[in-house]
Amino acid sequence: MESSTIAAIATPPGDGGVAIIRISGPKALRIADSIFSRSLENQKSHTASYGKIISLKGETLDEVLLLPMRAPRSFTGEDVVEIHCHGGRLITQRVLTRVIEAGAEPAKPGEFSLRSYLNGKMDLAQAEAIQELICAKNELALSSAQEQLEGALSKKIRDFQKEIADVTAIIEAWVDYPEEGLEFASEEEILAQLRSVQKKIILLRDSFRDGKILREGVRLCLLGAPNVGKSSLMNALLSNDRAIVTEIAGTTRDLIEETLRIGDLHVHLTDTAGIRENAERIEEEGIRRSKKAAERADIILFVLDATRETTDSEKELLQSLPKKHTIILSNKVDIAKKPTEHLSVSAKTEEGLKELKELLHDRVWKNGKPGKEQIAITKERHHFALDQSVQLLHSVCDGLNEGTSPEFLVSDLRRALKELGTIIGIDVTEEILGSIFSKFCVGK
Ligand SMILES: Nc1nc2c(ncn2[C@@H]2O[C@H](COP(=O)(O)OP(=O)(O)OP(=O)(O)O)[C@@H](O)[C@H]2O)c(=O)[nH]1
Ligand SMILES: [Mg+2]
Repeated sequence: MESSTIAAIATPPGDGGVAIIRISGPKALRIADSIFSRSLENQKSHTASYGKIISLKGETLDEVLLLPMRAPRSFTGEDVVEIHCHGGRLITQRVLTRVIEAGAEPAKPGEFSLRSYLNGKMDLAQAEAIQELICAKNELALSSAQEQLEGALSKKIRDFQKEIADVTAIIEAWVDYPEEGLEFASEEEILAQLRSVQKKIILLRDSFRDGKILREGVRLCLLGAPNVGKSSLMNALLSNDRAIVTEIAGTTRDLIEETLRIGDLHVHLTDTAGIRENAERIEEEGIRRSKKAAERADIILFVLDATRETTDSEKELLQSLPKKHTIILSNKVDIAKKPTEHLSVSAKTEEGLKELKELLHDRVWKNGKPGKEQIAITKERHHFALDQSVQLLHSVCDGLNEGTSPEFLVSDLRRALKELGTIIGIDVTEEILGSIFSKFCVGK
């Protein structure tokens, strides 16, 4: 069955100098040729040709550059033509409409990447990396996506598979040749090998958290009693008078959310209503939201007032917060009389903010910032598959210790191999493929 020819705008919507419309499929060249003022027949692949897109009535729609890329040397592995037309929503849409008039079908989200994968241009992890690459919000996210695109993750998975397959082969030999099988390797050797690969898979699995932070950023929440200077700290961190600050306790009523960069961290910062007893109705609702925001946060910045003693209700509130995810700040050190036992800051003079930023950075990258060589996985799907294979290896190790019959061990090992395979796209069902690629935008 000949596949269809698809088309979509590949550049983001909005006004720009140039926009690109991508056509892919067996009829790509014929379609482009039929709407272009010049013949593409003798044009060399991967060279641009200047001309006009002509409407059905013979009018000029736009002046464009046409770039044909003949199969298989293209992104999708099919014949591809890119039309570089003028940017701007209307003109771009018109050219696309003309392309569809001439016989192309509108591409579904992610369809170009799906074809690239189906035509063996890249494996599944690489196709997913494209999405990551485009959405990357910071240098780290970008470099991790680039690594994945270049196939570093896929290579790691294949290395794991190879190690497990080696062990599987040996255990299969035990099944087939119960007499001599043990000569290939002892149980201890097998166990050691399995533990070693399992350890490596666990490391990769646990990089998911880092990956999530790379991709989505970290959620910080300012929490504390009224008037301690939460909103002032938000403003100081943003270098912007975003939140209203007054000397009246209970100024902030609603959540205020902003994003900022701290070093190479993408941070979502939330300022909240000060928490106290006996608040009136609006404030009461604000406080409820403060607590919700604290639950969602990756890190809570609990703010105290350095000019006064910590109250019982502050202590109580602090008790209820997850210690591991809380940083205590003593604000207003510029006017404090006594030294504090916590990180001292001043929203007013910005004293201590540099230290706070450093501390945040250290907290987030507890085990060191993921380096180039440590590939962080960023997909729930990858995390799940790695976790499954870890569990299966675990049960194989237990089985070996307990003398489980080798047939069962082999079956678990094969399942572990299969789970790993789903990451690079071996043994993935149509349904999974559909859900992966549908998350892409049209034009990718
Ligand atoms: N001297 C000094 N004053 C500060 C500092 N931070 C805040 N203030 C003052 O403390 C008062 C309260 O500050 P806000 O930022 O509104 O406090 P808040 O914690 O947001 O208060 P609520 O919104 O009511 O919960 C204001 O008068 C600020 O000017 C600081 O570092 N030094
Ligand atoms: Mg406030």
